[in-house]
Amino acid sequence: MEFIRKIDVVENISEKDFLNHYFYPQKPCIIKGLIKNTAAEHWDFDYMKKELGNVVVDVFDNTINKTSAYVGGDKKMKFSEFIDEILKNEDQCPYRLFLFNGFKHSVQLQKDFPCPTIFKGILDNVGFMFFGGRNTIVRMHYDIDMSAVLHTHFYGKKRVLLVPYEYSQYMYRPYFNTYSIADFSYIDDIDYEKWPALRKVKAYDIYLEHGDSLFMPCGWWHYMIYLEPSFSVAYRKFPYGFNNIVNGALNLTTRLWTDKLLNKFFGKKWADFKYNKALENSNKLAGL
Ligand SMILES: O=C(O)CCC(=O)C(=O)O
Repeated sequence: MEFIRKIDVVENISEKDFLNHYFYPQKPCIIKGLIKNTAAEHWDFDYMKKELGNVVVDVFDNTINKTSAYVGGDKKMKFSEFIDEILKNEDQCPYRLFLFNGFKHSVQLQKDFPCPTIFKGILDNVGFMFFGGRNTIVRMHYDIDMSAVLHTHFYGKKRVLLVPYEYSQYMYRPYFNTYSIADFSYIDDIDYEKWPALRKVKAYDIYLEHGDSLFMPCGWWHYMIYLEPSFSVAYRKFPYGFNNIVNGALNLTTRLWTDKLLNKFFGKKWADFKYNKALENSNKLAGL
């Protein structure tokens, strides 16, 4: 895997320039300063607890293996308890909150940080939140609906590997799914003996800090590590381009449900089959 360490970093970009230079060409960038002079500039865990503390959330436990694209959480707890949990985990926190619709529970939070003008569109009311502790990992995947994402990070540091959709054939993706079976947990020491097709892939290696917004083009793969306890808000923009629209619609209406059905009827047999096929297909396409 070749790491690209240079990505455009922009500040004070107009909507027109963002659309012309990044959204229409589907080119990633980091945008600085979108939270400047908003209440979100001061967001921290205490404030989040004040706004969302009593909400019961569906927490993901990374120690449980997932073999489907779109899955729910593993255990329910109060948001305030979840935050205490991620703050007390010193080394590798397995708990995270994924696709949490925090704005539904706190109008104030959305007032603090409404969708930035540059990302306005029919989905601009939907802002999902993500939380993790130190070294919490989010497996390599792309978003099932193929929307474009503006991912703004808060409080601590996060590392992101961002892979263009065009490398999908080398990404060890199981049939009907949008995640990779490859192991990225040794991100700087990938096991190419086991995952040789990854040698063909180029990935942006990105570090986000409080207030940085990452523009992720439609269908781009992402793997994330929370280097410190922190959280993010992702606003979405309707998929751009015919292929992305069709692909997103097929994922949501057909592939997801076919996979769920096969999981239901064949369980581990189906999981093993699609795992082995993902391995075989990527290795073959890489000419190995
Ligand atoms: O930040 C995270 O925990 C995951 C974010 C993500 O996967 C997304 O924005 O699509």
